[in-house]
Amino acid sequence: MKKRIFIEGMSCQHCVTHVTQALKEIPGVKTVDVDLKGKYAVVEADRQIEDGEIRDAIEEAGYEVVKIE
Ligand SMILES: [Cu+2]
Repeated sequence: MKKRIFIEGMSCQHCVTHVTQALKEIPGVKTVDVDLKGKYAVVEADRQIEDGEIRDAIEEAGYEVVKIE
């Protein structure tokens, strides 16, 4: 499973690290690749992850999810 998450609020490398950690804490997530300029993260997981789980993780970290595709 692979999803691209568009995120609002990331401004520096610290945000990238924060978002990466938040997403990696979701069970089943294998890789996280954050693109700061593109304002998105690509997540690969070995199970089907609900959009709500991703949304919760990002929002708890203090950022806003614009869309998930
Ligand atoms: Cu930052």
